[in-house]
Amino acid sequence: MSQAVAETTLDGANRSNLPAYDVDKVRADFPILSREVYGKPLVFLDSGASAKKPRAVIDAVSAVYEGEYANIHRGVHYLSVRATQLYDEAREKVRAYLNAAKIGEIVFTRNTTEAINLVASSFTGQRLREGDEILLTELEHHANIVPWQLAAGRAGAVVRASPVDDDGLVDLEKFEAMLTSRTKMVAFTHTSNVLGVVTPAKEMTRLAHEKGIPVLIDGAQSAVHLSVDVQDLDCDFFTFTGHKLYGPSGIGVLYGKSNHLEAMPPYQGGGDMIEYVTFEKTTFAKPPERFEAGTPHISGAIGLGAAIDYVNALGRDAVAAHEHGLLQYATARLSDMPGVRLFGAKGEKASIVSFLQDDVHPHDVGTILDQAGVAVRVGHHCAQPLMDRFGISGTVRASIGLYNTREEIDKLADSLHHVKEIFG
Ligand code: 7TS
Repeated sequence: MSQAVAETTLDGANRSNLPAYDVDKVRADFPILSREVYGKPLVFLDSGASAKKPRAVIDAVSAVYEGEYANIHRGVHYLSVRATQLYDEAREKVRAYLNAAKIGEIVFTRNTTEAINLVASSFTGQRLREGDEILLTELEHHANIVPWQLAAGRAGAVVRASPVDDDGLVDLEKFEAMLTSRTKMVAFTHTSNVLGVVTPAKEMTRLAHEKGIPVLIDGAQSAVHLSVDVQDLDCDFFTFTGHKLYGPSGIGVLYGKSNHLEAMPPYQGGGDMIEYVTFEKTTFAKPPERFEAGTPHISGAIGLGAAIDYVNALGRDAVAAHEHGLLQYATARLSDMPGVRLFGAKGEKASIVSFLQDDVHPHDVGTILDQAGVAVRVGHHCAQPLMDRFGISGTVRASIGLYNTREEIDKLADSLHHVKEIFG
């Protein structure tokens, strides 16, 4: 996180070195935010699940279908060449966004989930032997657990999880101690989708590399809120998902170091991933095409490119500072409320507050908030092992996007007072 973000204070006093952030203007870019639910203004605090889309993304997707659409990599005709060009431009935007060294290191997938499955199957799966281990952390989303279990199960290997403390922070000493000669892969989230906790990803990667172990970082949440530089992180693989980054759903990204991708067998077979096919034998295209079998989500990739342009135009540091100010404000407001128990409140965090209110079931809290127009996510957040770690079945999670406001945090807090009135 940049210095400017780290120094942002509750009253925004240190934001003077960043461009002005006009949240009302930003909100006007998102048509859906002006709709009402139950006759009340929508207070959308569930962007961690999927973010709303700005007009620029909606228009970019419409423009493809209205004026530029054809299948890519197939035709000599004008529109196929044009659609291919737009698709390739989107890949270049993703490359720049992650600061990857080469465009061939960017593979389009359906989402983070597919990107992790691809690596678990085509990279790790090829290397695993009986008794080997894959090391995760207790923070992981199911998308960064189950694919590894499937790969491990096929080879007779096991999945282990490095522990986190009561604040959800990774214990680096214990993590290092769990890196052994049996460990063949390390995979962990860059930002917890439950707690917002940011992991020391660069240091964890360094520790794994010291022992020659490759690393995948799940950036589904971090790519939205932090400035990610895959070369600086030095990770072997990095994954994220377009729909959380204000882009379309159904498009995701796998970054992989070119030496790994070059050596990996295909994940799926079909058109567009081959060099030459006979009934006896097929030779495969180079990465990234090798991993993009079949007609891809053409408009989705172009829409993701538009989302990246949109975020870059606002300024990633300015967005991060805005979100960080709101996160601090929300944390302060909720900490002041009797009966509210915050999870993962300490340490470096991005855009998520998770809590319980007295012993009210999270679903009841979520339903009452919903009636007030406040959308939050409740439950285990696809991270059941983390719930087990805290001895709870779920939390209430408010996740902040670049369009949220202080008034919306106030609305959340005021509505929680109402929960207290109802449940006593
Ligand atoms: N990893 C993390 C850290 C996530 O937060 C999510 C989605 C995924 C992986 C999977 O992403 P997908 O696009 O492949 O589905 N997280 C959430 C969430 O927190 N609420 O809904 C989806």
